[in-house]
Amino acid sequence: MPPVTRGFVGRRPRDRRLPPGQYDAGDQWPVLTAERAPTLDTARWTFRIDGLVERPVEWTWDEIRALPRERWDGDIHCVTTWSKFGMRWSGVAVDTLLETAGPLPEARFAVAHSHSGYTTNMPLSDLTGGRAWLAFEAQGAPLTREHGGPARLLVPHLYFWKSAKWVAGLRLTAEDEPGFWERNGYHDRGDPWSEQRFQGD
Ligand SMILES: Nc1nc2c(c(=O)[nH]1)N[C@H]1C(S)=C(S)[C@@H](COP(=O)(O)O)O[C@H]1N2
Ligand SMILES: [Mo]
Repeated sequence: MPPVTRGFVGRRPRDRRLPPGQYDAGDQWPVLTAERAPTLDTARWTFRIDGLVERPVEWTWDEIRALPRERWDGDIHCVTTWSKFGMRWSGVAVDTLLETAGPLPEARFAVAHSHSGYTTNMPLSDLTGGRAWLAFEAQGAPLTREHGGPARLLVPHLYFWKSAKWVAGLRLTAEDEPGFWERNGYHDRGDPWSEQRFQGD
């Protein structure tokens, strides 16, 4: 008999969509909320971009809904180890919103903040280049309140805690300012493929 590599036999190949240390949640879409889920009225809802920009901008619900919509289909990864494959999302590209505000050259980071007080930080470069959206819909339906509706941030190439639910705006900064989970030990950037779960990973 030819030698075989132990551990390679009788095991299904690992799904290549699954980052290290993650499992496939299948049909489940767990809800993870640290604060109390707010009820937001779209008649008074706003989204703003301020901080280090040429023009601070604030959109109403009607204004933001009139902007060109994009679709993104793909996988999301929560740091608590569930991943969900093949999701369908739609919303406005953060690139489109930033174009109006005009980031200043010294703007290198962003803090996303929610109507409920949640915050999360990331390099501005993770919000540009067609990789981040202000999402209104998931799986073909308006975002439910528990999943961040009426609108949440979607930054699917980073762990999902960066995708702030009930997002109220982005503040652009020169220095990195840790958000809620980042102050509580989570990694500053949170790349699932490098398993950047905690500070120091
Ligand atoms: N406002 C707010 N946004 C949040 C969170 C939160 O607690 N509050 N949790 C984050 C985490 S840890 C994850 S995994 C996802 C969960 O989104 P879901 O509840 O729609 O699955 O939202 C992220 N955005
Ligand atoms: Mo999470």
